[in-house]
Amino acid sequence: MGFKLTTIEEFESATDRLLETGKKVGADSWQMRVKNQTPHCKFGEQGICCRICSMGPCRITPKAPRGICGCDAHGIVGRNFLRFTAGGAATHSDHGREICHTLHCASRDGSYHVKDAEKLIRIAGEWGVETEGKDIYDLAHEMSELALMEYGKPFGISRWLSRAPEHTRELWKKAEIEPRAIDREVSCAMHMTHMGCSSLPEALVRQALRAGMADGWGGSMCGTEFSDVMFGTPMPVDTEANLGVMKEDEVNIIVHGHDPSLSEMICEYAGDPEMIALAKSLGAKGINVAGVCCTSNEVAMRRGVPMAGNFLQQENVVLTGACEAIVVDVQCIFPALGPLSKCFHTKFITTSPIAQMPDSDFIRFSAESAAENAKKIVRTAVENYVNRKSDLVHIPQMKQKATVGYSVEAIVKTLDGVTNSQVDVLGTTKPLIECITSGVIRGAVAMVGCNNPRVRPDSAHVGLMKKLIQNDIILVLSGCSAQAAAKAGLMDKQAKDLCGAGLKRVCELADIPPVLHMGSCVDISRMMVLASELAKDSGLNISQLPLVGCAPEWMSEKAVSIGNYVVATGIDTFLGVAPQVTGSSEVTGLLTEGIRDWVEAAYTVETDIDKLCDAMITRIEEKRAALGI
Ligand code: MSK
Repeated sequence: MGFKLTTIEEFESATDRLLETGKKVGADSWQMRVKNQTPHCKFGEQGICCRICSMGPCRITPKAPRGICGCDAHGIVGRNFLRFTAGGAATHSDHGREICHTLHCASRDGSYHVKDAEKLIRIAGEWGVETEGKDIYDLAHEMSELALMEYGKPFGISRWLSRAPEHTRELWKKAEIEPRAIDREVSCAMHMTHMGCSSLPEALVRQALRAGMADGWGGSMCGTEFSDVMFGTPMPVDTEANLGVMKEDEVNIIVHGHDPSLSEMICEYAGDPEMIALAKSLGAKGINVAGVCCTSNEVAMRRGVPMAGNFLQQENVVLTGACEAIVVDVQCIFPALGPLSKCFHTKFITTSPIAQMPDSDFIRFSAESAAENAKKIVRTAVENYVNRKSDLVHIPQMKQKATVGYSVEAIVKTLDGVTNSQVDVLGTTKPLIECITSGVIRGAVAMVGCNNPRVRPDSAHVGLMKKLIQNDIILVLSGCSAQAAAKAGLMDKQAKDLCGAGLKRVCELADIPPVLHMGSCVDISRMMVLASELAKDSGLNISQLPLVGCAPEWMSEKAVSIGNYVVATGIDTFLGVAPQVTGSSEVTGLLTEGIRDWVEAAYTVETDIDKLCDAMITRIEEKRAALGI
C-alpha cells in the first residue's frame, strides 16, 4: 500500500475506543472535564481579573472600570500577561539549570558523560574560556559553573546574546530588553507586578519581552546546549510515532515530561541485560520505552525512541491498559494521571520534588544517584507486568514512520547537499538561503507548541502543515507540534509527495522530510540560533527573512514566554489561541503592533486556522517582495 497520512478522524476514533475502556473502569478524562469547565470565566479569558492582593479579587466591568487600588483594565491585563510570561520563563530556565547541574555531575566513570566534546569546546570559545590542555571533564565542570552563574550574576547581560546578529543586539539594547541574570528577570517581573508597582502597559509588556528573552536566550539555551554536550547533538534518526508504538507482549515504560537527565537514564537501564532477563522471567518479551510530550522529543532525537503521543494523548497511554509505568519528571503532566492510573495496573511514578502529585509513587531522582534511582524505577515497572489485566488491553494499531533529529548542526550538514555550490559553503546556512532566494522554497515556518482543548486536537498543527508544504514552505518544528506531525506521517520522507514542486525537489535532493523535527520546547532556542545564522550568512536582518513563527494550539505559560522571545528576536509570530489580554486594547495593541517599533516583529492572533495559514503565507510573500526576491 502507498503512503497515506493518518487523519484527525482516525486519531479521534482511536481515542473514542480508549475512552470506552475508561468508562468501563470508571475513569475520568480531560474530555469530560472540559465539559464541566465550559463556559470559561469571561473575566479570566480577557485577563481582567486581578488577584494580586487581598483587597480583591477585583474584576473590571463597565460599571467598575478600576480595581480598589485604582488600577484599570490595561494595568491589570499587562500585569497578568507579565506574570504569565514569568511563570513560563522560570519553568524553562529551571529546566536549563537542572541540566547545568547534571553537567556538573558528569564524570568519566559516572552516569553522565561528555558526548559532544566539540560542542563544549565551541561554547567555551564563545564564552572566552581557555580550553587548551584542559581535561574535558574539568572544562565541563568549569562551564557548568559559569552557566549556573548566568542565573544570578550581579552584573552584565546574558552570555548567549553574542550569538545574535549585530543589528538584533542593537535593537535589544535600545529597547532595554537585553536579559540580565536569568533569575533576575523573573524576580523583576514578580516585583513589577506586586501591588503598588507597575501598571503602565508599555513597561509591563517590555518586561514580558525581557523575561521571555531570559528564557530563550538564557535558560532554554543552557538547557539545549548542555543537553547536547552530555547526550549528543541530535542528527537524523528514524523512529515511529503514535500509540501503536506500544507493545502488547512487552513491558511498556512511558517517559513523560521534559528533562533528559531522567529519561536518558531510564532508556539506559531499560536496555540493561539484567532488567531484560527479569522482564522475560515474568512472561514479557522485552522492555519497550516510548515517550510523551517533550521528554519524548528528547529521547526520540537522540536515540530513536518511539513517540507514543503528545500533550492531549497522555491519558491515552494509560487507557491502553498496557502501560506498566508512566515515569514523569517536570512540566505538562496532568495530575489526572494519578487517579487514572489507579483504574488500571499502571504505576504513575513521579520523580522530581518540583512535580509531586497525589496518587503517585514518588521515587526521587537526582543526578548524583541517577543510576540507582533509574534502576529502581525500571525494576518497579518490570515487576508490575504481572499485574496487567489482559481484558483491559487495547493498543490502537496506528503508527507512522518519522525521521527526527534536525538540530541546527544537522540541518546545516544535510542541506549542504542541495545546491551546486556546496564546496565553498560547507558549514553555513547558505544552501538554505539559496533555496529561499531562488524561490524553490518560498520561506519557512517555525511551528511550535502544545495541544489545547479549545482546538480540535492536532487539527490546526496538521492542517497548517499540509497547506504550508503544498505552498513550498518548509517547516521546522518542536514540542507537541512536532509529535502531531510525526503521528500524522508528515515526518516520513515520503510526505515529500504532498509538497509543492520546489520543496519536493529539495526533500528529494537532501533526503529529508518536509517538516523537520528540531526538538523539545526548550529547543526553540535552536530555532533562534538558526535564524541568527541565516541572517548573518545572508547579510539580512532576522526580521527581513521570509520566516515566521506559529503556535496554533498553545496552552502553557511557557508558550507565552517562548512567543515573547521569538517575537523579540524579530520573527513575526502567529497564534491560533488568543492570549488572555483581550480585556485591554492597549496591551493587545502593543503585542499585535506596538512592539514592532522596538523589535521589528509582532503577534498576529487568528483562531480561524485557514485564515491563520493565509496570513502567514501573505507575510512570507510580503517579506520576499520587500527583498525583491
Ligand atoms: S510538552 S509546553 S504541551 S509543547 Fe513541551 Fe507540549 Fe506545550 Fe508541554
